[in-house]
Amino acid sequence: MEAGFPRSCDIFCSVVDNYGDIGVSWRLARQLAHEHGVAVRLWVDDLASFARLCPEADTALARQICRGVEVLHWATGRAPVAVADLVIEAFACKLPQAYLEAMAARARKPVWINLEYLSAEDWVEGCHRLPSPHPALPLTKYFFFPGFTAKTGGLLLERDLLARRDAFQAKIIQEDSRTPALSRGEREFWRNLGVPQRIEGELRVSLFSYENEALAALLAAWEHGAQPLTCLVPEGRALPQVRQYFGEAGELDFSPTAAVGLKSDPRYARGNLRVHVLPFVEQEQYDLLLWACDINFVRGEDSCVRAQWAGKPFVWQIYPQHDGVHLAKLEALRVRYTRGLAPGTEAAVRDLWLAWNGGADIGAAWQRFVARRAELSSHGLHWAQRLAANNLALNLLDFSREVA
Ligand code: TRH
Repeated sequence: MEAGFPRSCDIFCSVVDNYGDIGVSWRLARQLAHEHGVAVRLWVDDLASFARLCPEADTALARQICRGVEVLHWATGRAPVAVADLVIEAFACKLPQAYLEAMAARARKPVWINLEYLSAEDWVEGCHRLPSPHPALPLTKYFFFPGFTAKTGGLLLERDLLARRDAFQAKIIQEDSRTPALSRGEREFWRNLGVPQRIEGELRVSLFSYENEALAALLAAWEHGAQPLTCLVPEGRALPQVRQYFGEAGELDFSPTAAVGLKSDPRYARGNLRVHVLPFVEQEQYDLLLWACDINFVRGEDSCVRAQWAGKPFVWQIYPQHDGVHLAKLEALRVRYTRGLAPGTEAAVRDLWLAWNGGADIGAAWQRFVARRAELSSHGLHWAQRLAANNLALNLLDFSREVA
C-alpha cells in the first residue's frame, strides 16, 4: 500500500461519561491531521463536552473547523457523507447504519478500526489487531488496543512532546540561591495561572480525581505534614469534597479572565496545606500543569497517560466499575510500572495506589510514597522514554496500510 494512505479519516466518538472518550479522540484527530497530513473529520455527539477541551468550538454549529480538524455534530438522522479511507469508531461506539452501508458500497473498502480502551493487562496482546467480519456486509472491523508493550498498539504521543517537556522543565542553574531554580517556562506558567511561585521546601501536587473516600484523609495528612504542600485541583468532581473539607458550601463561579483564559480562584489554606482550584484548561495547558508539579494525581485513561509522559511520580485513580474488574486493571499497570524498582519503592506505590482506590490508611501510605520521590522521579523519566518507542498514531497508520 502506498505511503500516502490513508488520506482521510473519520473518527466517531460518543461521549459516555467524563472527558476520556472525547479527550482521546480529539488528541488522535489532531495528531493525524497535524503530524501526518490526514484530512480528519471528528464526529462527536456531545459538543458541550468537546468545547471543554477546545474552548473556541461553537456548540451550536453542525460543522466547523477546529485546529485543522473538521468537527461535526454527530446527530441522529444526519445524511451520510463520502466515506473516509480510515474509519475509527472510538471505544466501540456504533457507526450509523447509513454510513456502514456507504462503507460497504465503496469500491475500495475503507480500513475500519475499533479503537479500544487502554489496559496494561496481558490479554490485550492477544486481542490487538483481531479482525471481526461484519455479519451482513462485506466489511471487516479490526480491534486496535492501546497498551504498554510492543505487541499492543502503544500510546498516543505527539512527536515533539518529550522535547517540549524537557525544555519546559530545564532548570536554570542558580548559584547561591535558596529558592528552587525553576525554568522560565515554569515560572511563567504559575504566573499566568495566578498561582504563587514555590516557596522553599514546598511540594507541589496536582489532583484530578473522581469523588474519593480517601480524599479528606489525604488533605488532613497534607495539612498536618512536615512539608509545605500546594495542591492544584482542577474544577470538577473532586471539588465538592475539597470545599467540604474546608467547611464551605454553595456554588463556585468560574468565569475565566479574558486576558489569559485562566484564573486560579478560590484558594484555601490550613496548616501546611494550600489548595488552589483551577478551571478546566485545554489539554496542552493540562500537560504543563503535570510537568510543573512534583507529584500528579490522575484518573481514568488519558490523564493517566499524560502523567506518564510527564515523567513525575503519579497516583492513579482508575475509573470504577460495578463488578470491581477495574482493580485487576489497576494492578496490571502498577506491576508493569514498578518493575525493577527497589522493593520498598514498589511497595510504596502499591500502598498509595490501593489506598487511593478504596483501601485504607492513606496518610501513612502518602508518607512512604513521598519518601521515595527521588527514585520515582528518575524512574518516571526512564519509563516515559521506554514507552515512547511504541507510538499509537504511527502504529495505526502502519496497520491501515497493511490491511488496506
Ligand atoms: O474524564 P475521565 O475520567 O475519563 C474517563 C476515562 O477515560 C475512562 O477510561 C472512561 O471509561 C470514562 O471516562 C468514560 O479521565 P481521562 O481519561 O483522564 O480524561 C480527561 C481528559 O481531560 C484528558 O484528555 C485530559 C483532559 N483535561 C484537560 O484537557 N484539562 C484539564 O484541566 C483536565 C483536568 C483534564
